[in-house]
Amino acid sequence: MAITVEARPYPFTLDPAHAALVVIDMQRDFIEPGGFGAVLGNDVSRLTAIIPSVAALLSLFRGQNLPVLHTREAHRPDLSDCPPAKRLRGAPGLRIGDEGAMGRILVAGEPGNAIVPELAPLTGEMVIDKPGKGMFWATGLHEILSEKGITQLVIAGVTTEVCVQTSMREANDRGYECLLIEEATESYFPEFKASAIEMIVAQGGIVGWSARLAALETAFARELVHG
Ligand code: C5J
Repeated sequence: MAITVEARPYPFTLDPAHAALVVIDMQRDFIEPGGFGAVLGNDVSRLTAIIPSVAALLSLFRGQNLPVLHTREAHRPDLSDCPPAKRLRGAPGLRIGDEGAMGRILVAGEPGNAIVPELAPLTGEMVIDKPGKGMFWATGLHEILSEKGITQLVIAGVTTEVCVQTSMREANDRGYECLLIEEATESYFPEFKASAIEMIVAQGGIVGWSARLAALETAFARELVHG
């Protein structure tokens, strides 16, 4: 049974039979003090602060046995999936593949590439390593979701204006309906988060919808738990 979630630019009709939660790039190197994000000069406490909201979302979906998908921005150790144009973009000495405080930066299997322990994937949850900012590029994700009949994505993660927005735009172009949960996404730059959300919901939801966590919790409590 579909449930109605108060959202912007207008209510979102969520069909749990065809929906999944997507948690984007909540990996230690972006979130934890001493990681890649921090070394770049960012205030990671903004990102650390959303962990409880993302955990609440995970509980909501897990509690209803709804599908959960995690992504990581991760490259192969030989960097064969990292175009030079991406690798050369960073500051010298802090590039993808270089040794950072938590192992090689954005390389699969390194400690910093792991999802923060508070949000660790459970057995059976999908984990997608993506070499790009968007979650569909070079991942086969569209085929995986299509096979499962998933057409709606509830979105959380970081950073709002980079991997989250890129992934939502990719999803939108492939026909998915996306609902971004505002307290469960963050940016190192508050004004970028605010602008990204405005861009997403502008023009009648040109990229998707956004909602408060409480609105989703209320909708679940009203129509699923007792439904
Ligand atoms: C960035 C991301 N910001 N997950 N990655 O490089 O948004």
